[in-house]
Amino acid sequence: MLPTSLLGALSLTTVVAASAISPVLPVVNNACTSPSVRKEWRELTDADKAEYLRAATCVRELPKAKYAAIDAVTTRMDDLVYTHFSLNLDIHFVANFLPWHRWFVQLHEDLLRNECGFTGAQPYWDWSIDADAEDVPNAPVFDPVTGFGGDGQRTDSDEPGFERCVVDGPFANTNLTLGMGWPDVNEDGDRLHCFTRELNGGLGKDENGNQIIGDMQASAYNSRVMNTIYSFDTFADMADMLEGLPHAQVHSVIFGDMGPATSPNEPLFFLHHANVDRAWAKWQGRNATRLADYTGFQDRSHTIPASLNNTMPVMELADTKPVVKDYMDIRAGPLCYTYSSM
Ligand SMILES: [Cu+2]
Repeated sequence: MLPTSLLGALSLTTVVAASAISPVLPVVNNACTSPSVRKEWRELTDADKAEYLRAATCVRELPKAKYAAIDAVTTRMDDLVYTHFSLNLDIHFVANFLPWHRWFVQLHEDLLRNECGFTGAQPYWDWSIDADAEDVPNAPVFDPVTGFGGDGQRTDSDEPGFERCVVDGPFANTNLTLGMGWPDVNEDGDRLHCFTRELNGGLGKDENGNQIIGDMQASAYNSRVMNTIYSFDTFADMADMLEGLPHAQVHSVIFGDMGPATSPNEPLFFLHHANVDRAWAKWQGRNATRLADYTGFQDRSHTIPASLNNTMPVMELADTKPVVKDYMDIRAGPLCYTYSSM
């Protein structure tokens, strides 16, 4: 992390030296002087949306760069899917859930920039807006033209993994088969399947075998729930409810590829997790105490207390293990972004 901030500080010094006529720049503690602004999906112009969708599709068509020994990993996105899948028990319902996913969303954004020429910032999906309107099934993110496509539909196929597919939007390309996840979500082997969703309200199926969608459990992730989360005083309490309620419910009401531990297969994963990250950042504010508040346990059996100096597991996805303390502040260290609404 030091090299990045050092580099930024050096170039800032160079700029100041080169423009002797300009007034003295404000002194800052790190190089994040102009953070990129992550916007809500509906704040983007149609051109911004198209650019994100282009890059998000691109990364699913590039060949893998990691995991040479794992045949099921074929695309650049599979590198991320396999990492998230394999680390499932080490990054969910443990203290590092929020910093790990903050790191992961940033890694994906960097990948879009560096390997797919993406010029924007990672957008987020504030599902509480759609939940408050009790209209989640019609959320703009599901738009077939300016969004990520809609619910999966039954196909004519009786081949496992191809019976239900997303049929519209930029990810419905039939060439875009996914290597991990359905039809057997516990296997990381060669599980080719089409990209799928199964919107549901957790209410079971109707007499025709279709999911009852209802309000998609909007009361689990509306602004009332978010305000309760913001009212907690400690990181552990805030993080537990954020992960366990709105985070988990949004995964399960979209289901399909959003359901299992291979959920980065669903492109909305990154907009969803950007919003979860935004909730944490909003709770933190610019409050020094909260920016350093990291408690809870490293393990699911709650025996090893968590600390800011903990490293986070990455398998082959990165060369060095990120340290939690470097991922506490979205405007310091390796991170330099903010959200349009905090
Ligand atoms: Cu996750």
